Amino acid sequence: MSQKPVIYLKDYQAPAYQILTTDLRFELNTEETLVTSHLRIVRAEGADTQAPLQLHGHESVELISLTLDGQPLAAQQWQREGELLSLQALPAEFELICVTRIHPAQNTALEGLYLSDGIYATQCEAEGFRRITFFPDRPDVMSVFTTTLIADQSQYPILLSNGNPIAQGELEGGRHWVTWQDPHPKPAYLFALVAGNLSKFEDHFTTVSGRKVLLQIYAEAKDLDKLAYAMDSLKRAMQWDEEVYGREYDLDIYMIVAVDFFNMGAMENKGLNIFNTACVLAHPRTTTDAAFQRVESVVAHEYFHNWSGNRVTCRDWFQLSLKEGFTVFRDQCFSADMHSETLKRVEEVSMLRTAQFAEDAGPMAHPVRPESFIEISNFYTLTVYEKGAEVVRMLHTLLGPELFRQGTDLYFARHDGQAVTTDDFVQAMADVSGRDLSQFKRWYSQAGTPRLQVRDEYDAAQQIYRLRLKQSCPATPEAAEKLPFHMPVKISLLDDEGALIPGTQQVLELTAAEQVFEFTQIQAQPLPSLLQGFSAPVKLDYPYTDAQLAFLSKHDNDGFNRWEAGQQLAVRLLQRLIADYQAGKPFSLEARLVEVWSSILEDEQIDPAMKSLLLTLPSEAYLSELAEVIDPDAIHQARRFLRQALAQALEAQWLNLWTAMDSEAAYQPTREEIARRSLKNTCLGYLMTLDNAAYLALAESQFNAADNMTEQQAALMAVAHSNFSDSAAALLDEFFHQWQHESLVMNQWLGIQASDPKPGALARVELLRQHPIYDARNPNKLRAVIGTFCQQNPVNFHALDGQGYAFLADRILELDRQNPQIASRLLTPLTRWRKYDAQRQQLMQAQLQRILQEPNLSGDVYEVASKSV
Ligand code: 0A1
Ligand code: ZN
Repeated sequence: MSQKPVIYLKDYQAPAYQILTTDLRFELNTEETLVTSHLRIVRAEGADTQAPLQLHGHESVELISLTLDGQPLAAQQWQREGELLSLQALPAEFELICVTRIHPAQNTALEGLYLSDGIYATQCEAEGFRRITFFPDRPDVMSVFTTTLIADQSQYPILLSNGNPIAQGELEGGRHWVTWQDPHPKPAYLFALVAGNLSKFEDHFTTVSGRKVLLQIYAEAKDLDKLAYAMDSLKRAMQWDEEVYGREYDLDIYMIVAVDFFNMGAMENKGLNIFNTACVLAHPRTTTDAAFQRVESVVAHEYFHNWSGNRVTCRDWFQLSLKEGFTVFRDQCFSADMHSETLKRVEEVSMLRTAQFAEDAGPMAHPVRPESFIEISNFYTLTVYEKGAEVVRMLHTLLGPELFRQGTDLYFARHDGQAVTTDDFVQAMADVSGRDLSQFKRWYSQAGTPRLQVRDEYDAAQQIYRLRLKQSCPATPEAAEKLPFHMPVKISLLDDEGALIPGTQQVLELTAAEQVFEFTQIQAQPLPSLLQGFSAPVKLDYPYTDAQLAFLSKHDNDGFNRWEAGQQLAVRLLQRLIADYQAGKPFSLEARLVEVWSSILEDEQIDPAMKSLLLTLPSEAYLSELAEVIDPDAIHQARRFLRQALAQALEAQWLNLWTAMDSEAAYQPTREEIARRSLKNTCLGYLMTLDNAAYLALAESQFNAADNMTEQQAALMAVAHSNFSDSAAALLDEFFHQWQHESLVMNQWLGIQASDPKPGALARVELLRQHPIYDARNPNKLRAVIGTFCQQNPVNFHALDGQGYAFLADRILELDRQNPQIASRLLTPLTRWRKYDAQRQQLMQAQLQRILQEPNLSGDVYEVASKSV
């Protein structure tokens, strides 16, 4: 059982006190850190004069003293219970000084103040500040922070916090100090400090109004050559936010620090972002193109938070998507502008449809604005982030770009400096457009992925075409019955040549459970292209024939839907193969897909990046999400067969295209070159399924010739996952020796091995855990080995002996004491037991029960496990 209570949105109460200023002093010593906080506090207007002041403090924080207006606090005036410290009988305005002792070196949870490889760093979102000192640790309490850091000068030459440095000096005994002040009031979750021996990369950005901002990125000296791309991304993001949203940066300095130990991707602390090294370091030799793009988007995401999150923040944690959904939408649009809109959309939708849809169909399903939680860390989810971004995108689609921009301008102007709700965001959109968005708000309050059924009829005599749209939404834990959503459905009608019938591209607004839309003067039966650009996060059902899908894959006027048509065709074929496997029938290849794939391979009009995507089969994860009952073996074998069969049927074309995409030119991170490498790697992947020594040689030559990680890693993966076991071992070894001193590259090396679908993966994973480069305290290493094995190696993880499940439960129980956030995240695969056969269900449930029997389970793991059994 967990000690932590359930928190409900409906119980929200405004704080009774506000903290005007927060002065913090940190004495960083090897064994412990002393924190002195000096708060100027006022009772909120209208609050009860008897109201207690509630401060939060984690059990690991030792309270040394409390002083109110210069007097030690009397024993009867305060009470500490659980995480709450309540102060009674308070004046309307007072000063509180609080001294605490904490132990960063023992902090393995990586929340609050901790040491990452000798560097002090903080992570305060969502509720980490209470692990530093006693404070109203809630986002609607905003204060002006001044922070003084004191530490040994030689070990910690760099001392950073939010805002601007205002004073510094030296002390006896080789110590020094720096004081920082952040003029913008902020909630405690945006507080940050860093102390360490770091190197920096500097640049400047001049804002639209002509202010010169100093930009600094800090990392360990050995990584100094990997910071240029993040810096360039930051400058592009700053400019984009001025141009697209009219948002200018508001301090004289913007800092990013890279740390190796970090629970998530990065954190938007005011003026002092802290990043997982994986999301900031980039160099062609060590970083793949995909990772470069991730760096760009995460740097932009954290920068965009300066307005959508920091200047305007969340009233409470139920409103998390207010900042996250909106900021993800902003970073998605930024990346689309930097690269290709269609490619970006395909990536976003693929992720949403595999992982978010699965979450929305599982026991942890929750609305974009949840109603309750035990541990807020469990709600940094794909639903809050990615579905939240889809909700903002729908507002953009419904209002159009101009009104949407007016809406965000109004939102920022109206709420600057405030802590607000998703209702406030939608209200700004309603006010600028004059539209009633009350029904639209159901996207925030109802969980589950809606189904959209479309049927049509054509009346040749009247030349009328009708589309009948019907929506429904399955039950989820918070509600069995769902009310209809306000859904933008973007469509076009195509004639039999594939041309757009003039005037038919439009956004249909579905608001009822069922609605008919009529199109007049349609001269012949059209073919509808539905849900263009994936205009709403739903599951579409329309009875296309295979031939129609093949046609749309060539002619659809929407790039996303062209890709989608090819995918749906492949999905159908794969589903037939899965059924064949289950029925014990031999596999056979249908001609239709070969024709479609062949014409894509030959089509010189398609840009290489799109071609690579079009030729990639739906993932095992997506096929699993679509399955009624997931059969990991059947899915794996069917997909493997189809890949191999397509490789064989089109062997010469794959090889020709690989050759055409091969180039002697030196690495460049340009859009064209990224596309070329992507297509080249796709071709190599197909060829390597053929178990042909000639292609092994080709892969090895690609590995050896590569001057960049994108091509080297793809070659390694193709060989490592092939049946050439000696070559696989040799190449993995060579790669290890080449890159053993690059921690992020080693994560890839671990991940490639953990995801190898060949039998015996669990034993290999056990060996990886013993490897000297493995570190069970580092979240990136845990994700690379345990996360990858359990989520990207389904045939092995779901082996019927149940050992994969037992392995995961062992790791969760171990990790829960060390880092509950990571333990809870890794648990996800076990929570999906309902989607499997009876035998696997039983095995998975048994492991969940075993976890729940642990006496001192964290709230994090308890919440997920107990909601899942
Ligand atoms: N706000 C960050 C994500 C984040 C959340 C929690 C963290 O620690 C528990 C760390 C980062 C973002 O959206 O980037
Ligand atoms: Zn964010």
